[in-house]
Amino acid sequence: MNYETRCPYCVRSLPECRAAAVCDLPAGYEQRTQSVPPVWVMSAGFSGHGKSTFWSDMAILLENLGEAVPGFLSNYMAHQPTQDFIKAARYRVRNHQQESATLNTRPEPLFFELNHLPIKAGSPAVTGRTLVIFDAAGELFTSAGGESEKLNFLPSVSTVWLLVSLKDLASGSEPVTISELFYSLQTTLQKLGTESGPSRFVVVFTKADLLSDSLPESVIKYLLDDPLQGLIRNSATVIRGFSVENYLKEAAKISADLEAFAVEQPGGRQFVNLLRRKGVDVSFCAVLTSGAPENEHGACRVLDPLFWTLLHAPKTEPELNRRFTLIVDNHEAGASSSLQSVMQTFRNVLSRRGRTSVYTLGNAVAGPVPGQSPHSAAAASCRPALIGPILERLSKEELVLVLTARQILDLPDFRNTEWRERMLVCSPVEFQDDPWPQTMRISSQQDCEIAVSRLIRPAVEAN
Ligand SMILES: Nc1nc2c(ncn2[C@@H]2O[C@H](COP(=O)(O)OP(=O)(O)OP(=O)(O)O)[C@@H](O)[C@H]2O)c(=O)[nH]1
Ligand SMILES: [Mg+2]
Ligand SMILES: [Zn+2]
Repeated sequence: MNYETRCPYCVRSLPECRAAAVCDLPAGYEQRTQSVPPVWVMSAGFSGHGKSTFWSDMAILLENLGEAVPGFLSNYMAHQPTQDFIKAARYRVRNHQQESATLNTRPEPLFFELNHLPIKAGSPAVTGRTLVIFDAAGELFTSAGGESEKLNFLPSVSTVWLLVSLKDLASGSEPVTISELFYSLQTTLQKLGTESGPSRFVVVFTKADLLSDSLPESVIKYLLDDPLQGLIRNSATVIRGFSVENYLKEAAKISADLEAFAVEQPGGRQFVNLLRRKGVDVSFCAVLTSGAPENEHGACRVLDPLFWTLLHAPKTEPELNRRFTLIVDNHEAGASSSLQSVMQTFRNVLSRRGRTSVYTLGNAVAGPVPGQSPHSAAAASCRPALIGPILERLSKEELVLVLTARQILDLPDFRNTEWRERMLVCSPVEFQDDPWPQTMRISSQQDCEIAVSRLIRPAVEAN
């Protein structure tokens, strides 16, 4: 299940969002994310635990990562808030300034297109990911879900990074434990009307400099050995053959050490049990950022949470292997002029999102592209509107979109078959009696995108 292809602002499908034309997405976002699929990450953590400092360090490291890892390229996309964020991060790091508290509003998504990742990104066709980040204000995690609407994107986020400064937990005026962060997320999800939530958590212990007397020895050594720490000042040695998979082999041992460490913290055992019981994927990291006073090391292991996330990011093969069948009714009674005009649009939209074959209703052989020569096509097919002969030839993996302006005689025969979920009937006219369960009225070209999203959605949810 991958909801991250939605709009990170309004959380609607991208075609629906585009039709409404209110969200400030990066230019070309919908198109770019076809080849550089999005992965959404939200940071959760109490106020002052170092979330924003961490994100801004990470942004600088990504900007400079190409120095250490030849070929890697990060691009901010044409999105003003992301560009403003980067400028502020550069300024803060250069001038050793502190981050200011994040505003208690709905977090603005920020976009980083990561190209030529040194990781097997799920499919040979995918060599990059669009990282969409939400840096939420700490207050949103102490109000026990009271402001859940500001986190309305949370049910669509696959990965949450729980950033915890153990020193700040211990010294806060109100006694809170790590478990409370988890409960707060659960409450927010419930208020948003969902039980399911992120399937991956990365627990990040921030401000490692303040934990030097309690962190396991192995973790301290690991932090200080970070080959990428100099990137925050853009001084790096080139690492030939860098691979995220290899990098994370060492990080996996550290994750296990940190899990054991977490269990020993106040409320820690319960926290780990809660995460484990949820059956989600959990990794543990520790970081030291440029927010630490007199930090002469740089940013240590700040990219580890990202590497864990990318390694486990939803695979994209099913999407690329998706197969569509477009069945077009060319009969004179069915081939209204508005149908002819949307036919080609449908074909284009489908082809962008999967392999597409086209059939003419009443003709069980995949045909020449209908719509390219409408006159001959219309004349050729004066056959009864039967869909059975076509459906029988299709594999059950196909998603079928039918474009017609008349009732299809044998459609009711397929009501209780698997086609119920996999076939959408689109028509410029309203069918009065007993329409197919998935029927959509098409009145403009824009409806094509919405229809295709709707066709894909139930199949994705069933998986
Ligand atoms: N000692 C130390 N301090 C840090 C470190 N990272 C961040 N800080 C400091 O922690 C303070 C809070 O950092 P922020 O990044 O603003 O915290 P936040 O979690 O975004 O807080 P909210 O936006 O209020 O939710 C700042 O003064 C940082 O300089 C670190 O690695 N070590
Ligand atoms: Mg902040
Ligand atoms: Zn939107």
